[in-house]
Amino acid sequence: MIQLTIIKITGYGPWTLTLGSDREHRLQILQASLYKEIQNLFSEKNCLAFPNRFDEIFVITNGLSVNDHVEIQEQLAKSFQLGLSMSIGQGRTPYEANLNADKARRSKIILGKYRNIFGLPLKKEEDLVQIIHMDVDGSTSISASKSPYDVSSLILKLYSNMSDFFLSKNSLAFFMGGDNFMIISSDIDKESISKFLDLVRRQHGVSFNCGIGTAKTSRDAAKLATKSLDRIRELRDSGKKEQRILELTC
Ligand SMILES: Nc1nc2c(ncn2[C@@H]2O[C@H](COP(=O)(O)OP(=O)(O)OP(=O)(O)O)[C@@H](O)[C@H]2O)c(=O)[nH]1
Ligand SMILES: [Mg+2]
Repeated sequence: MIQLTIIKITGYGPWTLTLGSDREHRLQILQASLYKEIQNLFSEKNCLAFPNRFDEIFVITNGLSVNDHVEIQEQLAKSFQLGLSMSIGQGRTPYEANLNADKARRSKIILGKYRNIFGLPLKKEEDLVQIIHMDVDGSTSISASKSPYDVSSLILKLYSNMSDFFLSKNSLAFFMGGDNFMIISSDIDKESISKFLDLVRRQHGVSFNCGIGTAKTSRDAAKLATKSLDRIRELRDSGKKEQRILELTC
């Protein structure tokens, strides 16, 4: 079971209009500060936040209670005057957890006494989170023959392919910066991942390395996924047999 919390700025659209037209720089500063603070507060509780949209952030919150959310909500209220809603969803897959979080917010199913935290009563199941850390093999040499914007355009195409492919497996892909992507998955087998790697190689001539991590919390799962990825690099650089996918479990 995956637990996902969607944090959204409430009444953001109408509020942005009150700032006049010289507002873009202020919105960018606000969004970047919000992401920083959310990553900071949730990582202290062993979770990892994913930059979904700049005004809406996903956090994988396995192991976190409603009270933990309330605590974070109160901290955020000290730093930001804007309202923030938190919608918590649980599901068998990350996609289902996202649907349930959204359903709770739309139907205004309030958790506890705080009216801006939505969700059904949380089930305490000790399930594991699986995160895949994907990284382009040799992006530095790709960048050497392309302009910076051509590289960005390629990264966007890869992200689009990845999102489509993994959404069909009920998994959620996020761009994490540079040539890095993370996918919150549920029991994806290595064969499916290999299919995706083949597709990208055929369509774009790009190879990905792929570290998989499984643990009780999202921060630990990401740590193991990155460790697996670093191990793939070590094997490659020591001249051993090429390996594109490696998995570590807590
Ligand atoms: N989000 C994130 N970004 C990273 C990480 N490691 C490196 N980066 C970024 O990714 C960029 C590319 O770095 P690398 O992937 O090491 O470069 P590369 O040439 O592709 O090398 P290999 O991946 O080893 O083949 C860096 O400039 C950083 O911006 C990471 O763990 N997470
Ligand atoms: Mg790379």
